[in-house]
Amino acid sequence: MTKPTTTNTGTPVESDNESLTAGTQGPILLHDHYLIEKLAQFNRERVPERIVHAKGAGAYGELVVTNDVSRYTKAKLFQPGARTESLVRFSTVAGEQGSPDTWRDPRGFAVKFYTEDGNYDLVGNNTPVFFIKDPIKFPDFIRSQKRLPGNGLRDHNMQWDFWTLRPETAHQVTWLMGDRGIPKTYRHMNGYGSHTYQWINAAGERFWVKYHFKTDQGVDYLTQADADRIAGENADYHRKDLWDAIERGEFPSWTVHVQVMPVAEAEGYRFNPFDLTKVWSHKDYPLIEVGKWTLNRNPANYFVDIEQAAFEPSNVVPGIGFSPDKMLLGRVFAYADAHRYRIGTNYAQLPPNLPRAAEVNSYSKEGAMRYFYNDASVPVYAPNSFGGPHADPALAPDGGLWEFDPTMVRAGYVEHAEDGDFTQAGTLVREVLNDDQRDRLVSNIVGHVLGGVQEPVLSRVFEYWTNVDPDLGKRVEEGVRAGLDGAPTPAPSQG
Ligand code: HDE
Repeated sequence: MTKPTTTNTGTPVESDNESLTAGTQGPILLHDHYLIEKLAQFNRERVPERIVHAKGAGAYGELVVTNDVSRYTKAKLFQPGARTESLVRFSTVAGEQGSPDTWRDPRGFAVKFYTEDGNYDLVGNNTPVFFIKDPIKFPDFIRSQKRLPGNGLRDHNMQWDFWTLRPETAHQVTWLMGDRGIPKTYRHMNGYGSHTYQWINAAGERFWVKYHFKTDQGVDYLTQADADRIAGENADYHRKDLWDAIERGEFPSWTVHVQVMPVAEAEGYRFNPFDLTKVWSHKDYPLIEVGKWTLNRNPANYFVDIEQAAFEPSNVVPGIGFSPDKMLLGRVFAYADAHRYRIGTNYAQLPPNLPRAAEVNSYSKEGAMRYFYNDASVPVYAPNSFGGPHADPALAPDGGLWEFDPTMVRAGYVEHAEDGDFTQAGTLVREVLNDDQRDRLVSNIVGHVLGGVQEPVLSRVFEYWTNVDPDLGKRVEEGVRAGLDGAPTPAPSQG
């Protein structure tokens, strides 16, 4: 038997169909409480969308550790045989909630692990590097990828203006314009922690690490033409693919690896290991397998589990710490701040964010939408003489320790032997991509630039790609000039 509809406070309602009016033609009556509740609740259904990474999809799963990396970290989730429940949210970056999944863009790869020592969040992307290396540039960068203030349109001129004025973007833009800029599905892309993190073992020894989640489905991509077509046919293509695969019981998985650098090697390494626009060569630091991460459960409710999911790089556990990467340190502040604004003060009490394997013994109290609270016998202050929780440094993560010069400065990273804005982008183009991939890179760049880039930005675009690789620069310039002269060129892309 169907249950009776009730108000939010449980009283059965008179009708799902008719509002209360004075006669059949009379005004609607304000004391129709259920009508008012229904309309008012509806008006409040949305929380603000994420300022970046607004469109996404997610699922639950688990990490199973298959190797022994205990000599590098004491983190419980990475001990041999450990199984840890996990949540992921994949996303595009610049598009809004309703934007097509197949726009050219990096993809977010935000993972939460529900560990016994509290939640551990690894909030990464599907690329191992990023556009910029200092958090002070982030709002400028994002605005240049979003919309013009006047007409509300996206603008390729603005995007290339920023990129060419900040050449540290070259490595990430090369990734973006290549095949990895539009993954075939969320299942067919790798995930990267991107930053350098610290691992600490039981003996207190410290290592620098980078995380790599290698897709077991194989890396695959969409051409610009296919992506443009799919954007019109099904804007939710990637969200649907992930959902359908899990419903079919085809659980996508990734093999988790790390690169490990002994702390003593950082200073002499040929690239500054804390610069987020650089990778570490796999020849120098080979991948070490950690475990298998599998997605096996769709969310019960998209809004509750995925829209309200709050990932925060500040969530680390014992055995894991931060590093001198300024981007990472900026993010340690930014995310919790974003959640307090977007979802509310008590966001950590919501189902996707609530620890599942650890107990919460916090002195935080009250605030909008408080749900869990301490027993009245627990004091509201510390220290106290009445058995309230007390901080224990032996149990807490130390956040990572490293040496630094305490003089206050505003300065770039110390340049190591092979650093430079264009070095690794050039290596990617010449040594990693094959001929077909390079052809598509040229065609994607040309199509994108023809989507509205004008002088003086245009000349800087040619210079930028020539700095990455002279042959690539020449091909981009030829392609763009031919397009401007009306010769056939690839269709401009949306991204
Ligand atoms: Fe983010 N980023 N970001 N980001 N980011 C957000 O957090 C920010 C950066 C990434 O599925 C926001 O809850 C700053 C790098 C992902 O919920 C915000 C800086 C990487 C997600 C924010 C960066 C990322 C976000 C937007 C420069 C990859 C989606 C709303 C220091 C390594 C997480 C929110 C999800 C989301 C800030 C740079 C990945 C505003 C200030 C680098 C996957 O807080």
